[in-house]
Amino acid sequence: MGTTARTSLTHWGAFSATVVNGRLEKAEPLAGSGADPDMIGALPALVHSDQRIDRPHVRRSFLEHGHHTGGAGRGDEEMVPVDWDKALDIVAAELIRVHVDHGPKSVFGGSYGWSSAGRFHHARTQVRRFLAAAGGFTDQVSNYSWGAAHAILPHVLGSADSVSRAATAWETIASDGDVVVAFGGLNAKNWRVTSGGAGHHHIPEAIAKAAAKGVKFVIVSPLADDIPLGLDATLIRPRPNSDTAIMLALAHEAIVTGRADRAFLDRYTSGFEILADYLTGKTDGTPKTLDWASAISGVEVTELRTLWETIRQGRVMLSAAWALQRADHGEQPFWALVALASVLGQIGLPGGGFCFGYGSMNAVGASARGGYVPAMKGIANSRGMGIPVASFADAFLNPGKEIFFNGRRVRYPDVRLVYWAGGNPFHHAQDLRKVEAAWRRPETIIVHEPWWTPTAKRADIVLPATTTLERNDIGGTSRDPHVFAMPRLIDPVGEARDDFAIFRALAERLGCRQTFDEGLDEQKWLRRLWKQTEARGAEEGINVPDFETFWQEGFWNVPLPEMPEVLLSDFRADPEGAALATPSGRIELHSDTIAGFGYDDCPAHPSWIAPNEWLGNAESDELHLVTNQPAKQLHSQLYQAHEHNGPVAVRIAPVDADARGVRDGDRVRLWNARGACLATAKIDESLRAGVLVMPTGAWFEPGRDGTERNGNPNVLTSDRRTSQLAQGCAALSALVRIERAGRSGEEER
Ligand SMILES: Nc1nc2c(c(=O)[nH]1)N[C@H]1C(S)=C(S)[C@@H](COP(=O)(O)OP(=O)(O)OC[C@H]3O[C@@H](n4cnc5c(=O)[nH]c(N)nc54)[C@H](O)[C@@H]3O)O[C@H]1N2
Ligand SMILES: Nc1nc2c(c(=O)[nH]1)N[C@H]1C(S)=C(S)[C@@H](COP(=O)(O)OP(=O)(O)OC[C@H]3O[C@@H](n4cnc5c(=O)[nH]c(N)nc54)[C@H](O)[C@@H]3O)O[C@H]1N2
Ligand SMILES: [Mo]
Repeated sequence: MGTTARTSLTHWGAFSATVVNGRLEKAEPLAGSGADPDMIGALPALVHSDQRIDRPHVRRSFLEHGHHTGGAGRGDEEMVPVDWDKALDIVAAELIRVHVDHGPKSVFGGSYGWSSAGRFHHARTQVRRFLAAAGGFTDQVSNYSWGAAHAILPHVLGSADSVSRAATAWETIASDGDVVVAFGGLNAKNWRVTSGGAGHHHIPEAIAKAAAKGVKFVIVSPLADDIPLGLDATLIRPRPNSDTAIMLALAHEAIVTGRADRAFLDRYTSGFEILADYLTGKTDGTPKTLDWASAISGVEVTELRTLWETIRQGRVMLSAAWALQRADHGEQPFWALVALASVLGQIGLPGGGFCFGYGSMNAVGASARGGYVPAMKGIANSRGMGIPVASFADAFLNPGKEIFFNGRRVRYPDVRLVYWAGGNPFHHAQDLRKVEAAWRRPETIIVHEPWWTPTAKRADIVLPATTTLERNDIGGTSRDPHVFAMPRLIDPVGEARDDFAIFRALAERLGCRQTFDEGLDEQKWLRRLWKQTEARGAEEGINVPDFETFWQEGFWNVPLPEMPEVLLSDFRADPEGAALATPSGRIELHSDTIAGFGYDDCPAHPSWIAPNEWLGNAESDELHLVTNQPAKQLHSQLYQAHEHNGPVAVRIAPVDADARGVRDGDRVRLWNARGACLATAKIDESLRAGVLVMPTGAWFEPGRDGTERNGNPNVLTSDRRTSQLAQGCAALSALVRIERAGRSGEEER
């Protein structure tokens, strides 16, 4: 006992921890790291929250009748505490039963969500390893963050690297750039977070440097908050989901004014002529002019002309936030951005070309050597299958239904058992009332969670997991030059166990322990992972400290690369030798492969297709709901560590508020045909009219009348996919109505 101080890591940054008599008393951002002090400071409240699950629990009727009881009572019935052996026996028996009676595909275990920054105890990694070792399962393929990009970019650029790991370094924008046009903006709140956690939050500094050098910024977003504080930027506020039209019109302008870089297009792209015929209207009779884009986007044509004048010369970086592709036809804005950058001809040059995600996550555009953060290897899921990540509710409701997915057909499995460890579907999934219905269908639902989240409350069997602070791990991201030791700082809270330990005990019962743990315990695994880091160092001639030294010092600073990264510079330097992995070896502005799929919702070149739900087809009292990431949380994480004196805030423009008699601070109700939730009105003078902005992050809590009480906007979002190509999450295409909350809403609280 006594006081100890050590460093560790979360997805929201590195911290120094003070532990007094076995309790985390204080957490502060690691000095100089730039991590957010509120998010880091909330760690003691989070870890020692009264929402922690102290013991394993089983739903009352499931305990009494087993899976025959049916799913209707989930979330309503009492959860009964049981001892660990009993809980593990039930889980093991259920896994065996479903495997024997229905086969591996009836076990659903994608477990989407972020859980911990530690790379060994990462719950989602562990559960997928375990279920594969146990004989196979239905996995979730791709992700919510950039599902549409993940599918379209390999057809265009040969890989999804430009969204998953590669980006032109900010320092080249400062040294060589003239203009940054950021579609979806550069929202500073998003730089608090990195997948895997980072030792440095560099973007505010990088932007300040670029601005000081005279780089001009244009922010294209309905929300003025998407301009970093203190940055002098031009704001263009289009209707949500209309960016593709603006990008295509700029490309058209380049063609008709003779600014298109024919030499670049000839040497590095294929299919430009087909795209050009579309842009000039030769194929459909509609030239994609600035006037055309103005009518679609609601942006004055003079503003679009000024934007064109701004980008027609100088070194121009075109960036798109990931949010743009989380919408109906979300493949199109990313493809259109690559097309516009191709027409301008600066791809592969420092400070120019295109980039995805500068405004989406910390460490995008940082300079770092990849490959030093060790990753756990997966176990082949050869008897299982995968479905698109966002399709799980649809799959639970429609076993046997066939969907198209990037040129393949996928037949939904008959899901009988759900295993979720490290995610919160009752936070993240769209159309939560549909998810509620889908959640009643499986026979058995098992959840590992440290806290009583809405998902944990709706399980049959809940196993309490430790948090990062209660176990040893290694964390970091390849986009940041640090690797962190994450030492066990406190004992497990209550009877919580590590996800790894839980799966080990289950693997023992199922007879697959050796396949799952390879005979190694936590310490041996961490040392094995560190050997991977050492091997990477040996390849590159970089001196890596030994494990003991690394652990003692708390983190290791990976030496910076000699040259800052420039996306696709290799390809630019040598288009034959470093050909892209597309059929043509070039950037595809028209794709024969996609043409071959014949999808009406994803044509063979970047195209404007009106969204299913947007201001272009709204009734006069409907508004477009943008649901962005929460400022001081990581998704649903940290919600329980903050005080809430009312439901989450929704931003509304003054004219829309006035029309409805809504005042700042009013309790409001948002609704559409899918559902309803409460929120607290926040009048935002600079928000585009017709748009509401409400962050995700609230814990789902439906009231007796079905209205969600905490402000979880996913009761309003649609479960439609981006297209048959990506089957991605399209949460950002949703129309809603809003009014002051009636008395019934208030009485219930
Ligand atoms: N409307 C709308 N919806 C969206 C989005 C949007 O933009 N708009 N964005 C989407 C995106 S990009 C994402 S990434 C998702 C986020 O998806 P979510 O699933 O909501 O993400 P988290 O809240 O990070 O979920 C992680 C869960 O793991 C738990 N956990 C933490 N540590 C551990 C551990 O060690 N073990 C176990 N077993 N559990 C642990 C946490 O308590 C939490 O419940 O939301 C998506 N949903
Ligand atoms: N603080 C914090 N940071 C996070 C996260 C978090 O939970 N908390 N989550 C992380 C994760 S998992 C992810 S995937 C990324 C997500 O990164 P993004 O998806 O890029 O982030 P969002 O905040 O959802 O959206 C960014 C901005 O896009 C704008 N926008 C939305 N729709 C449109 C549109 O149609 N056109 C234009 N021009 N603009 C639009 C919105 O105004 C919004 O503020 O964020 C990461 N960063
Ligand atoms: Mo994400």
